[in-house]
Amino acid sequence: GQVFKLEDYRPSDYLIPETVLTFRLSPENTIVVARLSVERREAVDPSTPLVLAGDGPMRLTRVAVDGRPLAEQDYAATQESLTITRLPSARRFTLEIETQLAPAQNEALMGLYRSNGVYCTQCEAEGFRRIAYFLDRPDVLSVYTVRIEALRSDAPLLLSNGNPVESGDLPGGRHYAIWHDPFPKPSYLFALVAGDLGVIRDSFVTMSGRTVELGIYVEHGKERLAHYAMDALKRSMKWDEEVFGCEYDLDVFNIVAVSDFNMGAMENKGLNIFNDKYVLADQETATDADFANIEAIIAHEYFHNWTGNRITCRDWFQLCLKEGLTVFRDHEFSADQRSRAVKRIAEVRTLRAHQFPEDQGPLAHPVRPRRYREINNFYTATVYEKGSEVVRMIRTVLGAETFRQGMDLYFLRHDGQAVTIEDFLKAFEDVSGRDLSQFALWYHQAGTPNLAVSSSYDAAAREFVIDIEQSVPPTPSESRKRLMHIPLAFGLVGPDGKDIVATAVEGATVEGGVIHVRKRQHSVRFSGIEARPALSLNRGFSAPVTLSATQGDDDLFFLASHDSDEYARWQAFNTLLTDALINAYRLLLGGKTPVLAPRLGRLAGKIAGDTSLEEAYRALALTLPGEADIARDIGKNIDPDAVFTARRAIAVAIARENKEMFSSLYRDLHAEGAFSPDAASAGRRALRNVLLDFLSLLDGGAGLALSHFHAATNMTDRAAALTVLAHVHHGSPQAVEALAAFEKRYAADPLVMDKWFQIQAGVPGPQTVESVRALMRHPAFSTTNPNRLRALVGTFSSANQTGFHRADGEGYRLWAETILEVEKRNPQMAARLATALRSWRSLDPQRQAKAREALLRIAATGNLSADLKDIVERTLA
Ligand code: HT7
Ligand code: ZN
Repeated sequence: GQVFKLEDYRPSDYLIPETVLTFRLSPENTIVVARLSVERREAVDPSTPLVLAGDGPMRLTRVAVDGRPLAEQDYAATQESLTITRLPSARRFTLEIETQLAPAQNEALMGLYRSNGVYCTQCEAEGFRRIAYFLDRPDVLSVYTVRIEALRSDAPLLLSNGNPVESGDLPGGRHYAIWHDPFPKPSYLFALVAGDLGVIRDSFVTMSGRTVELGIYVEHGKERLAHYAMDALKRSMKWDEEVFGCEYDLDVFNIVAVSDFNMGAMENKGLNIFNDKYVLADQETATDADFANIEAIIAHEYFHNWTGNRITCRDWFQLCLKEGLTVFRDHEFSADQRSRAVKRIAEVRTLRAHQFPEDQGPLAHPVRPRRYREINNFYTATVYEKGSEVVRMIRTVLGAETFRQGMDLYFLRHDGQAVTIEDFLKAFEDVSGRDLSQFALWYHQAGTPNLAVSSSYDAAAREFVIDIEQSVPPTPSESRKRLMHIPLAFGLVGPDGKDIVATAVEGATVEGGVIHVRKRQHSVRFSGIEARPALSLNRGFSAPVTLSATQGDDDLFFLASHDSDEYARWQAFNTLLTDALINAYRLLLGGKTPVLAPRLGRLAGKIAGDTSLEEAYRALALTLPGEADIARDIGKNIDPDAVFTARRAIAVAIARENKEMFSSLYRDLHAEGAFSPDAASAGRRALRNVLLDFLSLLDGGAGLALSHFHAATNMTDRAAALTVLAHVHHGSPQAVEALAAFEKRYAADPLVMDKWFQIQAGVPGPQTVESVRALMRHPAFSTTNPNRLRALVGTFSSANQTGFHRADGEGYRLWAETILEVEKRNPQMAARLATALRSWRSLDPQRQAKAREALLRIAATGNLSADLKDIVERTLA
């Protein structure tokens, strides 16, 4: 396949300042007429052909220039392109292209397709070319006017981007609507929705006093499930005005929920399209995690209006320009709406679980890649999550005030443009007067940097020295790395638990509690330190690095109780837990029985009962590192079965040590009163459910979990109990009863049935391969719906360590078969599932051989899509 390279970027020879689209919708034969005002750039030779991109099964029926149909010899059309060789000598002309499509046959869910009878579109990254031949590249911005025609009975609702202009009846029971979007936009932000949907409406008055009409469109009968999303939208609009000065710019803002969608949602200008999983919620059907996700994704897509839409990407190499920045903005929004510390810890856990393995394996790439074969495969944790961390570091380096000035300058300078990461960084350089060239390596260089840190205290000289050495491991096609600028936040915690205010006398620039690591080695010396402090490192997770710190357990225990930085305090306890889990794993492999240090068990109890800490925080602290987290920290030659056994042994030991305390706290946390999805209530449920996890490991655990299940008045508690029953008491009468009750109750609700699939896909042990195979034949399952597929096969392959990595390779076989089936219809989904084996080289040799076999089987299949071929070949390289 073709490799696209950043250095090959060239501006387009032609521009399309205006686009007028007419859609005559019908499931099997939709007619699209695209009337494009084309402009040849100055200095471009008039003989230069105009090459428009196309894709997929689309039939070209007419091409006309300035109203005159072109003769056959004046253009050449293939599936991938339409090349027009005979053009007027004038720089501006009109090009009319008519194509025909069959949305009902489109199972790739890119371009124009049907979901549950609703016409909808997905154009990012390169889906618009499946609708019309076009200059489908993000630096070609056009003002769109869209006319939609359809049968009124089939599609009473006709939506597109921008503001509504006109609507009316047509003969034969058909009708039309015209939409106009005054903001020039790239084709990837185009959207159309037509169908029969219910709606909830509201409005928002912007900071300059304009009223914006808001609508959320959902399946009829589901309207009451959209109120939480509407509330999140209004809070997002207000927050973006207050925190970033960003005001909404159209008269309407619409969101449509559809049930077949490859990703979470899409930020089309004025018409966001959402996976219904991220819109619909009530206490009966959604967990607290679902509510938090809805809030975050509604905000994320809304925030794109400025970071992505008003200012967009010059090319797809710059994807992080909009995604990393918008994730940073949605993280900050959630931190302000909820608990900042809890949010930060959750973000770090996600980053470590998804981005670190990517950065440390064969699919590693820079936040701004320089090469790609298939752009769809670059919607990654690195571009999104590490991209967000890089923006956070810019704020850490410059300070909050200068950061905001930089954002203001970026908005002012680039509104209406398609720009690059260099443009973004330049705004911050200009407001701060700083040189960010070394910092920019965070965008250009792949791999997770490591900081090796040790410290020493000289009582006589009253000096404390921190020695730091940075290294960046080699990654594919980048064997030699340059030294990075790493902002390392730290604290020196005195014996009284208070931070020592200390200034470094030499070794590095230290400002506002941050050591600026720029060289390979730093020896940072602090003087006037009266007593040996405990060193608190990477406070707030100021940099996305790994640390190898030679810190003793005594210091970690001290920090886990006293660190004033809540993130670092959580980290200290988490490090102690991880060390205990890895130690248990090693003991098991050596034929010994794992043991838990009594003081660690007691500390777990102390944290559980510490009412000075938020309940959500205590719940996160008590959540043991997952099997994949432990495996990642072990690093190589992993035996997932031993990891599972070690983790279970430590969990049982913690539960035994704290049995009485956990039981009484569990009883005390019993919720009373009406349900609320707010952060404090969710935190209470989270803590109670973590306690249930531990207590269910003790005698009578299945009975306790079943009572929890039956007593539950919301989905969070019900799903938590079902998970415990299915995962810990697999096959017990209690588990069987609860699974059946859940299935009966929610059989008609696909999004809730996804939880049922997901929980069963995660059951540890070798038998789960067979149960997943059986569940794939369940009437509620389908490989054509991405949510179903992710819930069952996605969970099994990316979140079930013992099931998927079954030693005989049967898990990999099921995975490969499913991928090959799915890829015929939906290559993008298949490629996503295929990333589950990205860390295969960390496994033990027997599993590595089986994993390689499965990957080779896919690679050897004929006619693979570019999406899947790219992932599998890079994984094997
Ligand atoms: N910007 C959106 C990306 C997206 C997408 C990309 C490829 C294929 C399908 C897709 N659906 C949505 C989502 C976002 O980050 O906001
Ligand atoms: Zn986004």
